[in-house]
Amino acid sequence: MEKTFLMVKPDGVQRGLIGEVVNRFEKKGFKLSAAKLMVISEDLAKQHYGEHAERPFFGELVDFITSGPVFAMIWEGEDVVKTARHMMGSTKPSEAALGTIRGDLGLTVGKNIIHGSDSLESAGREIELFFGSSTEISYDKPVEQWIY
Ligand code: DAT
Ligand code: MG
Repeated sequence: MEKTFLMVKPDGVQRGLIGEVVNRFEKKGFKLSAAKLMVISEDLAKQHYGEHAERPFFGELVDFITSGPVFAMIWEGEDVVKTARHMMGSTKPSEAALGTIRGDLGLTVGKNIIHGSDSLESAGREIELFFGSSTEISYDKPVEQWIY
């Protein structure tokens, strides 16, 4: 089954939105296969956001993502990469549709609550970066017969 990497950013953790975010993906029918509360090192932040290294906001982005605990997760399910991006909403909360996480819960592009892999390739890379091969859990969820 397809997997993606999702992360509640430091603003979401501080605002008590871990449960709200997890709840949305659980209710949608996706399966959680790993999760951890962690503080991102500067090195990991720079690797994770490497594609943005030349952007003017890169320093601010690295400072923000390392400023407090994040809640890192692996979720699985059919088309989870694309569907999770839809559920997150556009990067800028002012452009994110109501009903999406950023559209409902955020106000600024910097503090937009959640990260989600933008492609299958990024998902593989980010899962490896944050979880390596160790902590993922495989288990049956019989309710999936009513989802798939
Ligand atoms: P996304 O998080 O939707 O994948 P992205 O990969 O383009 O968006 O950018 C990563 C993060 O960087 C984004 O969640 C918030 C921050 N960011 C993006 N564009 C920005 C900008 N113009 N000013 C400040 N921060 C920005
Ligand atoms: Mg991105």
